[in-house]
Amino acid sequence: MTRLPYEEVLEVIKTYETIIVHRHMRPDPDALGSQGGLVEILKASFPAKKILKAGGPVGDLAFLATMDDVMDKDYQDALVIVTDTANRPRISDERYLKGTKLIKIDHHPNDDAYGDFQIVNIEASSCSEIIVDFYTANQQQLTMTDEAARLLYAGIVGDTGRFLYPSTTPHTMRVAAGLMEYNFIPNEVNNQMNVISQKVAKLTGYVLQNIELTSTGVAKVMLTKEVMERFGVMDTETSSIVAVPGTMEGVLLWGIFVEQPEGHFRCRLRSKGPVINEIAKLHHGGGHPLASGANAKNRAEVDQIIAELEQAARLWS
Ligand SMILES: [Mn+2]
Repeated sequence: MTRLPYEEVLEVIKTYETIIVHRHMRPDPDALGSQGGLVEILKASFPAKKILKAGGPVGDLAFLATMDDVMDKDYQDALVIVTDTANRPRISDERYLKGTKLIKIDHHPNDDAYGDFQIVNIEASSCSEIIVDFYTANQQQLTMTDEAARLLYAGIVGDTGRFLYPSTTPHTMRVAAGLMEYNFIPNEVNNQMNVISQKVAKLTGYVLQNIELTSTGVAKVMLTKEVMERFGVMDTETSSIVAVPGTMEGVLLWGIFVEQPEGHFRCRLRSKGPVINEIAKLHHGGGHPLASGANAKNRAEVDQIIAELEQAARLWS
């Protein structure tokens, strides 16, 4: 792997008085963990600098981090860093464009190579893991704090599904172990992230009851507008059920298809082996090799995606 510009990025950071860190829309623990963890490290390391977290609502993840009141004028002569966000349209708060320089730090495939500088490592389990690597590479000049460690740990736990997903490497475990040396309660973070609302718990039951499994090991779950209404859940709340079909015996690949108010389907695709992001790209999506998102304009396109997943399953076995 090519050397990542950890030192160069720190040199850029040092030259700015104001640094504003963004992340993606509808944040997950890794978005907030990488954003908040980086901000905590930079604040502790450079107390004279103004360092801010920008972005929209954090939903039920306020126990991790909340956003700062960032003014338009703050962007004047500011450095903007975006964490955990593959594509520009997904960046939360489009004022990220108003800074002087832009840095991308991410672990998704670098299809949209935005920014003046990038630290992109698609082998990292999470963007939070990359932030720890950035800290470690510059350890003499940076300060890790207990709160930064808590946030970065949460990000790693979130994106690895509690160290379950194949993106979890020995390095991931060493990074997480290092964070656990700091003063926070990992078990408390784990429990907070493990909680689902009563509505989503009931929806989980529905998902398990309504998996359609093909003989090739492809599982399909349709969450129609009627189902979403019956359980009173929004699309944004379905992220915690994405892993559920994979727990059932015989499931190799799966898709959860959430019907949107406008009638198309948001597709959450997952795999235990076959690469699926190329399939996602055929349907206005993309992502990781084993965890992607796509869009289907109607049920026919959902069936087309299922057929393509079946083909991937047959080639793999
Ligand atoms: Mn991530």
